[in-house]
This record gives sequence, C-alpha cells and structure tokens, in this order.
Amino acid sequence: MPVNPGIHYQKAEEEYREAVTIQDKLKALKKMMALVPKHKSSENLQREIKERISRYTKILQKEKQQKKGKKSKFSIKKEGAATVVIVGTTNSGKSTLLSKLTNARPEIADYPFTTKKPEIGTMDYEGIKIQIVEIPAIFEHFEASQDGLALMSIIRLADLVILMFNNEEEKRLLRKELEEVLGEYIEFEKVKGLKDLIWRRLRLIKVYTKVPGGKKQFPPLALKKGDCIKDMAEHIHKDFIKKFHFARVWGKSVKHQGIRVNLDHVLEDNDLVELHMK
Ligand SMILES: Nc1nc2c(ncn2[C@@H]2O[C@H](COP(=O)(O)OP(=O)(O)OP(=O)(O)O)[C@@H](O)[C@H]2O)c(=O)[nH]1
Ligand SMILES: [Mg+2]
Repeated sequence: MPVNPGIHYQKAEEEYREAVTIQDKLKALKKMMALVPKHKSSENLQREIKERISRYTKILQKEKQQKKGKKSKFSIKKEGAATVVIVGTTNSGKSTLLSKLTNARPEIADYPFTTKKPEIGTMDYEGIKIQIVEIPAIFEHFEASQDGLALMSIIRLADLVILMFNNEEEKRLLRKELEEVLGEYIEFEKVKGLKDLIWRRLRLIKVYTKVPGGKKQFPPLALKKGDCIKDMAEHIHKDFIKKFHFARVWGKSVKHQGIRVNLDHVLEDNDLVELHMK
C-alpha cells in the first residue's frame, strides 16, 4: 500500500520545508508526526520524522545550554568503569564519604552547604577505577534553583546514586525532589563493605587476562554482568575478533578449570582468561 498521507499532512510538510528557524521546523515536524498515517507502509516515514524531531530537539537543547552557560559550568566528563553520584541533604556526610572512598579532598565542615559545586574523585576497586561525584546538597524545589537543572542532569546520568540523609523527613524530601531523575540507588548506612556493595550494585564484573605462558595481567578489565569473551574485544583491541583463535578460562564460569572456550562464552566475576590468537 502506498503512503497516502492526506492534504493536512502535505501542508505540514510544506511548513517544514519553508521553516527557517529550528523552533518552526520542530513545530511542523510534530504536526507531521501527528498527521502521518500510522500503518505499516508508512513506518519508514514515521521513523524519519522521529529522527528529525530528535535531531532538532538536541540542537535546540544544546543552544539553550550554551546560552545559559550551564554546560561549561558543571558538565562532568565520565571517566572509569562507572560513575557513582553521592546525593543528599546538607550536613549528611557526603564530603566525608567522598574523601573516605576516593583520593578527593573536598572541604568538610559543620556549617550547611559547604559543597557548592560537584566534587569528583576516583575510587579504586581492586584495580578498577570508578568515578565518584558529590553533588551539592539537595533542598526543597531544588530543580528550580539556580544550578538545579545542571545538577539534576548529572544525577540522571549516574550509573548508581548513593542517597545520604540525617532523618526520615530528609529522606522523604530527597525522594520527592529526585523523583524524575533517580534510577539505581542505595541508601547510605554506616556499614562496612560499602565498596563491595557499590561494586555489586553496578552489576560489573572484573576479568583478568593473560597470554599463554605469561602472568595474570593487572589491572583486570571491568565488564558488564552477562558479557562474553566477544564483549572483551572492544576493551582490548579492534582486531581482537579477527585474530582470536580460542581462549582458556579459569574461574566460576567454567566447570572444568582451564577449559577451551569460544567467543560466546559468558564470563563471571574474577575469571581469568588466557587468550590464544592466530
Ligand atoms: N558524628 C558524625 N559526624 C559526621 C559524620 N560524617 C560527617 N560528620 C560531620 O558532619 C559535618 C558535615 O559533614 P560533610 O561531610 O561536610 O557533610 P556534607 O553532606 O558534605 O555537607 P554539605 O556539603 O555542607 O552539604 C562535618 O562536621 C562532619 O565532621 C559521622 O559519620 N558522624
Ligand atoms: Mg559536602
């Protein structure tokens, strides 16, 4: 069946072609999206419109950010195997925790709102680097505050959030303020083994490699749970798959230690992989 989008659609398309500003282009595209027939033969067209909408929306957002100067102010370059963000109310011990987990030395003081910008540190977990970021304290109507949006977007991009608060009321405040951006999170408790908990909740595994006759390499590689040897490829070398012959694996993922496996073998935490290349 040919795509027969109708007169209103055609008008919207004309508007789109004639639009000069990005705002007008987006407006017309959204009209086109609403008017395009939603059947199978127009799937390509629908996809094309969607892609254009997303492209123009991104440009617009970028422009807005640049105008407000927010991007340069707080954008954080993700580094390491994952990014964990410490978020909480004031004086809940965020900076204290950051300085315990990482090499960062943020100011720690008993007056409120000591931390005024994101503080960044690196946690070493058995050779794997994990980025940890402390966000300035959350308060009521946070998103509408001066740096609210920029800081919220850092929280949104986190692989894991550690929530810190002094009492139940503050916990409720955090839940409410962060509703839109909170993905994976843990509530901080003074427990030993926080580093291990972070590692487990990030759902990462560390895998050691060696060459035949060689020693176990350090540091290990950080992979996602469920990753196989093929997924290791991008962490090692782009020619890896082409040159791969077979591997031998020691660890939890194999019944028989040192057994030969192929690219699709799924790895587990602490596995040792001996790579045999062509
Ligand atoms: N008693 C006690 N005091 C703590 C603990 N953790 C932090 N403090 C104290 O609480 C105060 C605030 O600690 P920070 O680590 O600066 O807290 P924060 O959440 O970063 O605070 P802001 O950046 O100001 O929002 C300091 O005086 C710390 O010494 C703790 O576990 N026990
Ligand atoms: Mg602080």
